[in-house]
Amino acid sequence: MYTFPPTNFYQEFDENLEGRDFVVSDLHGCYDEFTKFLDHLSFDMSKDRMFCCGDLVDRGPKSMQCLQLLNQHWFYSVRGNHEQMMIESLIHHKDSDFWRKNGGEWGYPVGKQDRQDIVSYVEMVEPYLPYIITVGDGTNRFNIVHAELTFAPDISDKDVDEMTFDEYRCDSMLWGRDIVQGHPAPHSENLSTTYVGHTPLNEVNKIGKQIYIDGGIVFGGKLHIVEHNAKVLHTYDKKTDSYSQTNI
Ligand SMILES: [Mn+2]
Repeated sequence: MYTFPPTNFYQEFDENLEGRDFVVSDLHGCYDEFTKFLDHLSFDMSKDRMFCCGDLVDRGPKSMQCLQLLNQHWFYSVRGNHEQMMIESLIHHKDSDFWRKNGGEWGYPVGKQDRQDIVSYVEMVEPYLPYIITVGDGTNRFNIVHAELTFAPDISDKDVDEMTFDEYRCDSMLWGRDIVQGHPAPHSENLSTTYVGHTPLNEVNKIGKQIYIDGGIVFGGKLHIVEHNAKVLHTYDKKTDSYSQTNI
């Protein structure tokens, strides 16, 4: 699929010295599960931050509410393949049928004004959906991309920092499943912990430096939230409607 260059490819954040930094995976419109989880975590909007691996939208019931989390000063997300399909469809008028078949029907409400409101909002938030987010420096640093970093055998933080937009790499970051399906992971001694989503797994899986945290909440599975500095994985299990936590 042709991928339009983003307004903002890479976004860098300083370490959070005041509060906690969390990473959540694919929300896919599961807004209610997410906001209940924030209560469970006693999330402090004045100093904690939430970073998302993308795929805020599609398939679940509240895509627009999840997308509007980008209005919050404590919430940041990379773009997932579902945001990319949304942007290509609503802004560039490209591959709309493909998106609609993959959960994008919500972007085509019957009312013309409703439709225009969605398009305007997507145009506004497109610059706030980078492909890569990096947070902090040194041993506390972490990276976030949606799917995988697959394209270099020895990829490092330096490569991530110097990367520029190119279609092949971006397809891998949005759609890639090579490593999680068994291809060799990069030799990545110089890569910080990198959180990814995109591929729903029964359990969180660490392969090399990449940690796969999509629990498939939209399919009735789990929603995982990592508390990065404490190295704690918080999990909400939809089947049992219960929370648990483990050290990672
Ligand atoms: Mn995805």
